[in-house]
Amino acid sequence: MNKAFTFIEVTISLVILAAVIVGFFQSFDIAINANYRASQQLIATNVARALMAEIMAKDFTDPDEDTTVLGPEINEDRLGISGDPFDDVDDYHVYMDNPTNLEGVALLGGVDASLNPLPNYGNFYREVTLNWVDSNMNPVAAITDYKRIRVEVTGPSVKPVVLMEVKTR
Ligand SMILES: [Ca+2]
Ligand SMILES: [Ca+2]
Repeated sequence: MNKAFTFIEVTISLVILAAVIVGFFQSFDIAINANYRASQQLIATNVARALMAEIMAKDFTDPDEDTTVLGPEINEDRLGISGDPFDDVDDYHVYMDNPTNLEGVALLGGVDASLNPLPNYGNFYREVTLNWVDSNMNPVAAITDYKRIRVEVTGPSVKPVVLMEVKTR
């Protein structure tokens, strides 16, 4: 008389069951990873937008000094640690911050302009470049009425986020 299941049949069943369970947890893992990446991408976009909004709120030219050189004036840094905070858009030219170097000060995480920590900021790097552009927004060597601001955020688990805005004189 045949037994309901032979040893071989039971073994094969267990192998199939194990494969199904592993597959289930792998798909779970993939979903979690996709979720994590999506949330990191959103944070990257938000920290890019936050910096762009901060820059766009500044004046086209320095209110105190008559200069066309792109970059911060003497004793200016973003947070005013060495004197005065940034007060015109091009002060942010070649500005960069990251988890270990903000204004030359070692920090564990990024902070906003009010020194409040940015959540989950430690994985992101923000870089800003400015160019003089013509009325068609093409970079030019001449002094114009337009400064193009480019903010790029990169991180280990995100696609780079690049934002461009033009500040008009
Ligand atoms: Ca300035
Ligand atoms: Ca400046």
